[in-house]
Amino acid sequence: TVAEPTPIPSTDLIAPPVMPKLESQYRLPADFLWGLAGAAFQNEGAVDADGRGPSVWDTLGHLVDGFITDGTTGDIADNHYYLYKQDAQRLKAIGIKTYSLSVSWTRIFPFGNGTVNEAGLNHYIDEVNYLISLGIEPVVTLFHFDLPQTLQDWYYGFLGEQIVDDYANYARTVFEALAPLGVKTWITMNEPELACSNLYPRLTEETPAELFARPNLTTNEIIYKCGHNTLLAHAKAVDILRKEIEPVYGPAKVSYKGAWFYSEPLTNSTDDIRASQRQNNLAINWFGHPVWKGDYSDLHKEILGDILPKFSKEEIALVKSSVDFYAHDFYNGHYYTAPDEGFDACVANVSDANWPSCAVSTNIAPGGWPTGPAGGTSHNFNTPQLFRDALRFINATYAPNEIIITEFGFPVYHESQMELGQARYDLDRTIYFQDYLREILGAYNEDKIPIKGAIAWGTMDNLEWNSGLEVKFGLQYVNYTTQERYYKQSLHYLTQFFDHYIQ
Ligand code: LGS
Repeated sequence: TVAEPTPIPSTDLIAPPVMPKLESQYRLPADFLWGLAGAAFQNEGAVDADGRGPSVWDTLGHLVDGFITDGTTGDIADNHYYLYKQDAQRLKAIGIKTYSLSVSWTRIFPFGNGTVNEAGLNHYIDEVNYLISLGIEPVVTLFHFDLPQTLQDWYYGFLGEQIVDDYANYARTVFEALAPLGVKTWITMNEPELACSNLYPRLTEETPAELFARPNLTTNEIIYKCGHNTLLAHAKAVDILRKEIEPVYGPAKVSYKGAWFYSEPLTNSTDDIRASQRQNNLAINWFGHPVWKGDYSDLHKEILGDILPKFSKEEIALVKSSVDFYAHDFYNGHYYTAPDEGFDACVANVSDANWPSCAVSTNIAPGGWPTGPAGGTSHNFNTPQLFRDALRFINATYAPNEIIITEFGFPVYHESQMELGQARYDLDRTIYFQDYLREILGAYNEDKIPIKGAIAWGTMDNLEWNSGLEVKFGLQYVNYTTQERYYKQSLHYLTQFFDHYIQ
């Protein structure tokens, strides 16, 4: 049963960080949407509660050795399913305005489609009502990677056309339940570029065949078919929201959460600059061009040829303008360089089925930051200048009327091995938020970019998809023996920042 909230212990109060001096005349608008994010599979636990069915991530966690590297499963996670009241009280106590949660599809439809599981739906009705009663605005994501296992078994999930109707049916069910409570901001899909280009190929390439059936497709066919069906499913859900839900319950806004890495040329050479530009165009336009302009970009069509599925006229009309704002998850940028044979030679050669992007990620900043997690430091994740450049690039590409950063955050490796006293004074993460928030302030005030929200990942330490509990992004520390949470210094910084800059 759901635990009733208890008072927040005074031991949880740490000295907040000192506010650095920022440009004090700058401000953010009163309706700026800011807060913290989490996702169902990563924090709820309670995987068998109230009739929930299995998702592919339950299978991966339990049956595919090493897929989640440290062997953690989602069975318990943060136990948020039962502790959501306490968790909401903690957000309220520290002044958080928005909580971005995801709904677990298999709590609503244990087998992906068919009959609604009322107990599962009621859970989200209760949680959303509770958040709203505390004055916390919910942002609801419909699909955050946890695909019903049955839909994967029946038709390879997003590789099957049937997903479009099954997803739309699921979306309508959630809209009808939560829109009347006052949910105004919806996310259809979490990071579909990542789900299709990373998870989907891995589902068949890195699992035993008896668990995940093999579609007869090449890797690139898998990636772009998944993308295509995802775009159609997203667009159909948005159509339902606009035609059936908004006329009854009032205006809402909707987008998917884009995820692609912004590329900065490693050097000033013409080759590196062109390679990065091409990489950025390919990255932003795969999903962005269809939803803003109505079809795939010419560059995608040219490079991918028959691998890229085609939209019919009706589908183009459905997909076009199917977002109300640009939602972007930005963690860090990458440095790119042209391949050895040079940019032009590479472009001339892209008819290869394993087409090269004509840009190679080095992930080493000029000046030589360490290359990655192996070195035990995460400084190459703090790329505020590239964040600002990415905002400018998004703004210049589609001129959206609003940009909301739906996730940003900082991984700390081995934070799990730290004592509470050390982990909660998360200086590197605090510096990351200082740097990124300063860029948001600058983007809004100097560049006049309509950035209207920033949601930090994550609300607390949780299960990471690939690394389980080994890498932490939380702005609250979780003790996994007692399930106690503690505010980290970075969270104090975040709340102070917005207190100060929002008019
Ligand atoms: O937990 C995920 C966060 C954490 O970092 C969330 O569910 C996703 O939507 C999102 O992709 N997330 C994320 N992305 C950035 C990855 C940066 C690299 C971190 C390296 C960890 C091994």
